Amino acid sequence: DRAILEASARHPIVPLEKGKFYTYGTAGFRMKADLLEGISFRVGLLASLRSRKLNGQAIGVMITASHNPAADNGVKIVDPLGDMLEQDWERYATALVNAPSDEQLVEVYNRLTTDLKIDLKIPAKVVYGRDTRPSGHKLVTALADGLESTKAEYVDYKILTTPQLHYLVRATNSEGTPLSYGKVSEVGYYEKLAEAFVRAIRGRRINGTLQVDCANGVGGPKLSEFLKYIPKDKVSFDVKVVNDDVLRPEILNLDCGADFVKTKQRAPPIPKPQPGVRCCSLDGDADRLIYYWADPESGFVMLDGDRISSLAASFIGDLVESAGLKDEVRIGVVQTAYANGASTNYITQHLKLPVICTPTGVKHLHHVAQGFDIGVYFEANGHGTVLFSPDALNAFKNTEPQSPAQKDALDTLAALGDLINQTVGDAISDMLLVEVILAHKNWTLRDWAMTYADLPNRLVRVEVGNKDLFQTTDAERRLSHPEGAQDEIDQAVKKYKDARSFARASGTENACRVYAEAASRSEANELAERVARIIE
Ligand code: NG1
Ligand code: ZN
Repeated sequence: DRAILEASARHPIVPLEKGKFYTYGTAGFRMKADLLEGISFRVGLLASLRSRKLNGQAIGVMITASHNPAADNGVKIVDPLGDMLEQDWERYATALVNAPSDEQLVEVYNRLTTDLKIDLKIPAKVVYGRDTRPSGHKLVTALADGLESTKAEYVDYKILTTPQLHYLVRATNSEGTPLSYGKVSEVGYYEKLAEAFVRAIRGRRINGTLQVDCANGVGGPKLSEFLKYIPKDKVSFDVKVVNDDVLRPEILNLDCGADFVKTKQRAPPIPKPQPGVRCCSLDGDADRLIYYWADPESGFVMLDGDRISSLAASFIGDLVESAGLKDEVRIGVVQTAYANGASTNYITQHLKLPVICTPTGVKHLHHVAQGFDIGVYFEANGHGTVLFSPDALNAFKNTEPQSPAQKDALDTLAALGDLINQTVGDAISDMLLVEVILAHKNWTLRDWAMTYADLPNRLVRVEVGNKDLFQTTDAERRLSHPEGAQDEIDQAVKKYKDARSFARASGTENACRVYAEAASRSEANELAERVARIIE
């Protein structure tokens, strides 16, 4: 207790206005970096408890604010398999962080220890990393103090992408077991991806240059490092890395990156877009991915998370069929209400695959995707991955092929199992997946975009007095409260062709979001405005 008290005094929590609390949200604790030092310390205490509760398995902590401005930062906990912190524990995180004094912090810590029956004699292990934000340095110092005051063993992996940290957590916990996820090092991550990439490409040609905008974040140096691991004699992959300046923190995510491209629906102004070049953007911590190109005729064409999802589902579906596993391996796609309706139609009607809609936040999608043998999940913003069950992976490895085509499909599926990050959405791994698929199909981005036409859509942010009044049902697609609001939205939607609209409270901002789609751009805009007025 003394150790925690003394250390906590060095990392005070900044008190909020009366009645306000820090909350562990979809992205962990995320806010202006100068509020986070005490929080980071206290997250260290929780990570120790969590590790001890899980018998000393390694827990991860990632310090990042992803696509948010450079002055922000965030602290997020990663569970032993590399997935997000179990939902029940979000409450405990919130309780520790909101303890008003050092003494009360110790009380909450002791109470959690007793209530959760945690044996403090079990050794605790925590591994952590941070993105390129300058504030990260101070936050990991506070975190390490929290870990030391609770006598946890820890490894500081320094600067990493978020998915790399998730990889390291899973690799640490599976080391030396039959389910080993890979070598426990950053190099191990690169080696695993490069090896799987070569196997998945199977000698096919990657056409032209890929220009990768790295949001001036951690993805830049990490992608450049990864590229060194691709054997040039086996795959010729011409990548031009741009917006990879991490020495000027103020330009992080500034007019570039996946979030900019998706929300502004245009290419980053720098470097000047070259017509026809295949481009993609990562976000500030390299877990989101958006593809696009500047078209001399149609202007800008974007391929977002829904497109990556349908591309992956289509390719993997074909492979499973060629592998003769159609009846054994159940494939499903998981989306949120923000998925473009045209993508949902394409997946259900053309690919004939089931689609499940979940509330916003990848933890929900991830969980539902685990219910399939192959679960494809992406948010429209480009965050997602494909999960393979142990049964599916065994089937790829152990099925006796009856023809060269069947063998080829089985080998490609097995390679994808290693190429695709199984812990969390990973922009670098997802980018390699897209490149593999385009090479196999010999497709350009235009061919990919031709598979279906997106419905015009509009997303607006609406300032409301109290966003908590807006409660939803049906995976956030309908409002249950305030009463009557949903009826009004239904009436508005009826006035437009192929229209859909919903409103929900943001989980990351103090506002509501309204989404609308319809047959034409003007109708989508009009509907969004109408619904915005209803909830204002
Ligand atoms: P909120 O603020 O709850 O809409 C946003 C994104 C989510 C997700 C989270 C976490 C939209 C419409 N919403 O959630 O997709 O990524 O942030 O970062 O893009
Ligand atoms: Zn991110």
